[in-house]
Amino acid sequence: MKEFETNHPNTWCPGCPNSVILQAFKGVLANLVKDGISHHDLVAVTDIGCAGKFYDLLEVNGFYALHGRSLITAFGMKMANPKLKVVGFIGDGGAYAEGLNHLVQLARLNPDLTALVFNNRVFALTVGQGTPVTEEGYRGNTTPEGMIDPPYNPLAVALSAGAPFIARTSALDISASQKMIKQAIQHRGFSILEILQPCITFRPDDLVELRQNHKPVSAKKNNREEARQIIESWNYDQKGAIPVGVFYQANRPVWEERHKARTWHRSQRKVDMKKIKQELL
Ligand SMILES: Cc1ncc(C[n+]2csc(CCOP(=O)(O)OP(=O)(O)O)c2C)c(N)n1
Repeated sequence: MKEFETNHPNTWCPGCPNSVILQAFKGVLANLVKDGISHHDLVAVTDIGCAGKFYDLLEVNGFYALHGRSLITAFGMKMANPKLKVVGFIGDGGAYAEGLNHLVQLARLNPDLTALVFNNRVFALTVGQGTPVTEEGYRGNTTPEGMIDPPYNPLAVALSAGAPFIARTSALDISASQKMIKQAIQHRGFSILEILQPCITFRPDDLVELRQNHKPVSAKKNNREEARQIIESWNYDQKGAIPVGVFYQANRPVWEERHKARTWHRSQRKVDMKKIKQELL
């Protein structure tokens, strides 16, 4: 795991579950390397926000994208070099607000990459505004009298759009999270893993709620109707059981296979790094 450490200071709030997920993720990477995947081919593309900071703390190739644009950037990388294992790190604001169209299109197109959606039900880095998955009544600095509009269910949207792997875990259950991160990465196709996490600064009560209410469910993996029922049993606003687990897993032809006749994205460019560096300098 040491191979994946950086010297960058950790600027998450003390006690943020992101730090635990970081360790779990490094464990998964170490396992993938043990399984024969080259460290060089593991790529992290991160969004902007607290979830984006994973890139600072991971010694892997990668890219810091714009807010809401990390997943489509990940797709670009995958197009250019299909052998990479690309993982996107993105908050609920980035994935379900600014970047929703990309999430839907990737579910439809099904490239072989993974989206880890860190859902704390706020725009955390910009200090706690409500997102489209924040419940009615939430008081943040842009909604001092409480959120008026209802949330929507992005996992139901992803299922409708064709995503072949949809799962949710609680960041407080580290061993389940680690297992599901690995499963999501190993799934061939577009995999979405929503990592529910309490924002200990702006939504500290979620710590207790998530601990008490997360409910592991097991679904018949490729049954869309069952998946839909489980996914819609919690619409991000009501109190009570929050299902976690792999809700849906099916095989669909991936983008790379459907487009294999096209070779442009596989052309091996001979890049003269020395020349590029000189030009930049
Ligand atoms: C296009 C764009 N809109 C807004 C911002 C400002 N911004 C930076 S971080 C952030 C909040 C990120 O929230 P989320 O994606 O939920 O991630 P979190 O910080 O909660 O992990 C926002 C709104 C931005 N950088 N770019």
